[in-house]
Amino acid sequence: MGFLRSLLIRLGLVKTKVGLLIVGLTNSGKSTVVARLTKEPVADVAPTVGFAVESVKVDGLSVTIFDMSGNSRYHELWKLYYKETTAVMFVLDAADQARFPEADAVLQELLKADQLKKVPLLFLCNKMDLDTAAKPAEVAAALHLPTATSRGFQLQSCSALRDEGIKEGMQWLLDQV
Ligand SMILES: Nc1nc2c(ncn2[C@@H]2O[C@H](COP(=O)(O)OP(=O)(O)OP(=O)(O)O)[C@@H](O)[C@H]2O)c(=O)[nH]1
Ligand SMILES: [Mg+2]
Repeated sequence: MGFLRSLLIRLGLVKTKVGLLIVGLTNSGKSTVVARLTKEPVADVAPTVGFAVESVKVDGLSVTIFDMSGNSRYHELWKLYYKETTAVMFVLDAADQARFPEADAVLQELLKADQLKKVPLLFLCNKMDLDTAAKPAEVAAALHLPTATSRGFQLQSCSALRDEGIKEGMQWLLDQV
């Protein structure tokens, strides 16, 4: 975070509350990413039922995290949180190429949501520690990712398991809100 921004936060001149919505297919690693953000042990992570809410302070910002289940039966639930959402993370298992079409459909639906049109979106290309992980350029083509300039959009490669790339992605996202 830049000096000016931290100064503005301290002076109370910019928003200090962030609603972070984390979505993606089941098993993509969303809750493992959350565990990295909250510094909880990743070994305790289990499939999410419905959703989980976590709070964390990052650089003077109070971040409320909505960790949604990727199970399709809960996708309608995601929409209930759109109005509180000021930043979105979409997490992809880059090694699960068989599910790229499914992830594409879910992402395109998300991008269509009016309430999220002005909300920055960080796309986490997760599980890059695996040899079978697709390259970011392949992911961008398969999932029809928006270009960085078309909206507040950024692709970040990461491995939640190794805790690589998450801090960088989060930094970008929080700089946008
Ligand atoms: N190899 C590898 N495995 C990962 C990585 N991130 C998460 N996993 C594993 O992927 C599995 C699913 O992780 P979760 O964080 O529970 O996935 P989720 O997206 O929250 O899943 P749901 O809550 O069911 O929607 C777990 O076994 C994690 O250990 C990663 O970067 N690399
Ligand atoms: Mg989960």
